[in-house]
Amino acid sequence: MLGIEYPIFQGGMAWVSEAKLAAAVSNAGGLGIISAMNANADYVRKQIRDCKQMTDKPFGVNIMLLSPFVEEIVQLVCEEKVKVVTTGAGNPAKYIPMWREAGIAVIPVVPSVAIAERVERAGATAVIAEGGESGGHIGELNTMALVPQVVDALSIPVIAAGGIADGRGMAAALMLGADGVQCGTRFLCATECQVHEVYKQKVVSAGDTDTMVTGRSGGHPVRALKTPFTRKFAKLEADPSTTQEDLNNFGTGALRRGSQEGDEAMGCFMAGQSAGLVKRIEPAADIIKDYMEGCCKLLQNSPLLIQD
Ligand code: TUI
Repeated sequence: MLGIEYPIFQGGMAWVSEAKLAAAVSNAGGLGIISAMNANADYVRKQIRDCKQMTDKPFGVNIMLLSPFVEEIVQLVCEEKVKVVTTGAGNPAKYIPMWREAGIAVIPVVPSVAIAERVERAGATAVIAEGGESGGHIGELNTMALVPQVVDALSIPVIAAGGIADGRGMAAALMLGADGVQCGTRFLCATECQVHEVYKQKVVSAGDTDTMVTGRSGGHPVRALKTPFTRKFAKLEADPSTTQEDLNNFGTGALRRGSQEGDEAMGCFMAGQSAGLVKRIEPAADIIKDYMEGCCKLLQNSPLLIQD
C-alpha cells in the first residue's frame, strides 16, 4: 500500500524526527517520518528536501494539529508531493479530501474508537491507534485495549503504537489485529537521530517506572522521563494558585532544552514506557532488523504454544 518493505513506522516526534533519522529508517525498509511539530513551512520544506536527497524511498510528514503553522504545512505537503501524512493531537478530517486528491496516503493517529471512526468516514487511508504507553501527548486508553477495538470498528488498516520497542511488542500488535507498528522511543536512540547524546543516554538508562504524565489539568496529557523539570511541572499543576498561563510559560522551550541542549535540570525529555526496553544506541537499520527478526521468530514458533 505504501511501497515500504517492512510494516514499521518511525513516529513523528517533535524536536526528534528530523530528515536524517527519517531517511535512515526509510532506507532500511521502514517508513521514516519527519515531524513538522511547531515549525513553519520554510523549516519543514527544508527537512523534506533534505530527506529526498538522502533517500529515494517513501517517507512521511507528521503534522501536529495544534501547531500555529498548521495551515501552511497542510498546503506544503501537497506542493512537495509527500507520500504519507500522519497527524497528531487533533482531528484532521477537514484536510483529508484535499490530501487524498493530491495523492497522499493519510494516516491519522487516533486515541479512541470514536475518533478513528470519524477519520475513516472523512477518507483516511489507515489509522495509527496509539496507546497511552507512548511518549508525548497521549489519550486515555492503553495499546492492549485500544488496538483490537479500533480494528473491530474500522475497515481500513490499523497501525499499533505505544509500548512497542522490540519484536515481542510487534508480534503482539499483529496478534491484536494491527497491520503494522509505529515506534518512537526506540528510534530516538538510533545513531542517525540528531538529539543531544544526554537524551539518548537517559532513555537507555531508564527503567520501567521512569516516565510520568503531566499536563492533564490543561487537557493535554504528556508522557516524559521523570526529571526535575517534570516533577516541578507536576507540583505547579497540583497547586490551585497556578494558572494555565503559568504552566504554559514554565513549559515553553523545555523540549528544545532537552533535545538540543541536553539540559538535565530544565529540559523535557518525552519518552514512552518502553524506554526501559531500549538498551543501546544503534543504527536505524539494526533496529528494524531486530524488530523483524524478533517478530518473525516468535510468529514462526507460535504453534509450539498450542498443545494437542
Ligand atoms: O500527537 C501525539 N503526540 C505528541 S504531540 C506533541 S506536541 C504537544 N505538546 C504539548 C501539548 C500538546 C502537544 C507531543 N507528542 N500523538 C498522537 C496523538 N494524537 N495522541 C493523542 C492524539 C489525539 C488526541 C485528540 C488525536 C486526536 C484527538 O482528537 C480530539 C478531537 O479533536 O476530536
